[in-house]
Amino acid sequence: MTESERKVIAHVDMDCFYCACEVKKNPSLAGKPVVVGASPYAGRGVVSTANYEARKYGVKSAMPISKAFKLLPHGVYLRPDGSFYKYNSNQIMKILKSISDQMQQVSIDEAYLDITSFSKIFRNFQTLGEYVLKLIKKKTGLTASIGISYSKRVSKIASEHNKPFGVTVVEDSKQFLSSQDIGVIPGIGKVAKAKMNEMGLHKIHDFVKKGKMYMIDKFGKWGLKLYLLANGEDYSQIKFQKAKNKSISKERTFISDQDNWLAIKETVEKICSKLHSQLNNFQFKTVSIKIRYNDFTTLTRDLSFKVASNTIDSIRQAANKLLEEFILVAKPIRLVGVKLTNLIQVNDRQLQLNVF
Ligand code: TTP
Ligand code: MG
Repeated sequence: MTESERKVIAHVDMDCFYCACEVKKNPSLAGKPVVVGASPYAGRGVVSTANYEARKYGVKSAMPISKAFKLLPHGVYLRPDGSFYKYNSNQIMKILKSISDQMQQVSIDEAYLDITSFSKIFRNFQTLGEYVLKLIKKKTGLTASIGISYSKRVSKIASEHNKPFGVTVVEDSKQFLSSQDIGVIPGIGKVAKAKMNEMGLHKIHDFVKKGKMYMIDKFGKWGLKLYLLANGEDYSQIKFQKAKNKSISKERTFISDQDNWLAIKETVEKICSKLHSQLNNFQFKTVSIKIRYNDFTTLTRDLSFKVASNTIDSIRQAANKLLEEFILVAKPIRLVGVKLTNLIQVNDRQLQLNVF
């Protein structure tokens, strides 16, 4: 692969994500050791994550909660609030998509971004990394770390390198990896690491020293991957999220059949807001409405725009206009739904440089 063909990939990972969300929700927790996971009184269950103050006591993800409680009896123990974490995650992913629509989300708090084209916009990738972290912090109040290199695996290792709120740009993957412990490689867990240590493999450079044939002989295809990675020859590329959802929709069945138009309109409004929050970097051309009466007769109507839109007002106005037709029908309604179709992905948006 030539220099010009190489992609530049960023890996963004939020810092102690669940705990950071909890501190955002309740700022009086700032500076205190916080552990999110099972109840310490339940006798079973594990730690989901711990913040840096709690990690100082040895508490970490997947540890039995009873062990965490022994290490840190004075910590703040909280049960996970999944919907709040998801809400923040959606916001973060939306910000990342606004930077590059060539993006792959890999978990609730991490994503890869292809940032190759930004070499022309920013002085260097360090500046771009700082920009991304500041943008996330400004818009969500949460901190992330970022690794930037020519491969997904190296960027993932790099994003861990300088946590929290750290930027790590890797120009020379082989050199960056060489002195690092083999345990930093995703996929080398406790058991594999112990086995490799017994074989004299401690640092990533040891994969290079042992040689390609040795690595293939001992670990098969995975060994070859590890050998190539250690030599800085990993070009794992990101799987872009395509516009796979050609439509987004939401429906709501009333608890009891409804004939109060104010209540029906209010429900439609709520559905419109929800759909708008899920649009991310898509625009729509068509808004449809679905009405199911108490006798299960179902009718749909739609309205298309000449120019694609992404505003909440255009969803609301179209939905209200479509609803008018049904107001005169004197039959109670069982279900209402709204759908946005003809979705178009918006290209990289103009970056706002005002966070500097
Ligand atoms: P991670 O990114 O692995 O951890 P983290 O964000 O808490 O900390 P770091 O700063 O080191 O990145 O995981 C993201 C979230 O996923 C984490 O906040 C809680 C959840 N999680 C679990 O529920 N169980 C687990 O074993 C791990 C590793 C994470
Ligand atoms: Mg994280």
